[in-house]
Amino acid sequence: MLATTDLRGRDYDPATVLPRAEVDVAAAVPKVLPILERVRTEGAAAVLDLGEQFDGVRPPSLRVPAARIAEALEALDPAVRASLEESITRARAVHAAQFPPGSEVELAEGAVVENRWVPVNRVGLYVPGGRAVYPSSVVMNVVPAQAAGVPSLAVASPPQKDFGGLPHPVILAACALLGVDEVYAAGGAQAVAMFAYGVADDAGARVCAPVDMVTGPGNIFVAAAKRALLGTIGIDAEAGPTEIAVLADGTADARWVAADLISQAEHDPMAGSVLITTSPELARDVAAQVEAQVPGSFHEEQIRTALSGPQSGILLVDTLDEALAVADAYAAEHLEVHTVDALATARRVTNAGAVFVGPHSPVPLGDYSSGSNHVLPTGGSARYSSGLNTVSFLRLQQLIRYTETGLKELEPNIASLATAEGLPAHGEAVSLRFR
Ligand code: HSO
Ligand code: ZN
Repeated sequence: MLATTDLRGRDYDPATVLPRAEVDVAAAVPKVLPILERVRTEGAAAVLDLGEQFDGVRPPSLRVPAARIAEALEALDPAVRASLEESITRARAVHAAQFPPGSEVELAEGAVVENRWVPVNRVGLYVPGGRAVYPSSVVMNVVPAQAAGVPSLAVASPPQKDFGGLPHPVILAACALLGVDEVYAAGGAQAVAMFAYGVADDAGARVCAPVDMVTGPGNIFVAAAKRALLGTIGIDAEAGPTEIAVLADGTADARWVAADLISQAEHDPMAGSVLITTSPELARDVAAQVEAQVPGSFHEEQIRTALSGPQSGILLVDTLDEALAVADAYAAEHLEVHTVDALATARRVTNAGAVFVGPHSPVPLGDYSSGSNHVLPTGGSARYSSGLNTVSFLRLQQLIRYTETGLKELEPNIASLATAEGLPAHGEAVSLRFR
């Protein structure tokens, strides 16, 4: 199912050899606008009505009561609990280390500029609840926000028919483990609107206060709502179908590489799984391993669709340099490197959301437990953006601290630039202080 393209000895453009699945978020924006408007004008009642309409169940209350969150933690499978705790501990260590130091630069006497990192005040984290129920994504969104020191943090996740209109219990339990007690049974575009505008009940009592920023993956309607509300709120990057690229030479283990390619195809029929290799033997063996491993797998149909799609395949190239050029042009969300000196190769990669180095750092390790973040740039956006991290929830604020002496020294400079720009009031605001 994984087709091989032999590029050896051929002239090709590294930027176009790997097609991508396309998702038309713009087309979904007009569909969500009436939902956003309803939530803005009708508040909590609209969010509950829309939950009933789209999720097939009316939540007993929009805000999940603390007792329900505590119960979910009590009912959590102890092995899952221990695993989540380990993921949280490792992620906290990595994300704490991302907090950048502030700085103070003294440019002259009485002339100081301070760079200071300030957390966003209030954040809403969206956690999907449809086809994908990912408690690991709760960890990946909450941990960096907490590491940044965000003082107020709320989670929204769709009401589930099977759980009496509450969000999925493992999602609630993950919130409990992370110390998040503000959780809403809301999904889709209405959840994003609830966060952006804040909502009150019919008596006018506030149910959810507006947030400054919304992060978290979701379906196309969630993405469209985030796009439409950008400006009212800040957002993280739009998450497209997941992608894995493996850059490998003849030393790679075909069985392991195939398993890693299959693992991400399990997410989505539009997922992209790509092998870029210099070894014809590995190309042949990985294709054979895929045929051997996929039959009977839990998500077989989905995996087959993803691996057979134009967004997946094996590319055979002549040299490691070429393989690197293709990988850089593709800018995968996840890039695994299986080569002789994997670390040296990995350090040459510039475009990738995250780089998984060597045979014992597979993508599922990063999805769950490594301590790194799994919310990563898809669709080639790794060319210009990072995965979710502590800085995503921080703002760099500058404190300009000049004294009379410091300002006086620059008076002529400001005056000449103000004149050059035809803005004399700018110059005057400085000069009058010294008259
Ligand atoms: N690979 C997904 C994240 C995930 N995997 C969640 C399992 N659960 C996108 O990076
Ligand atoms: Zn995954």
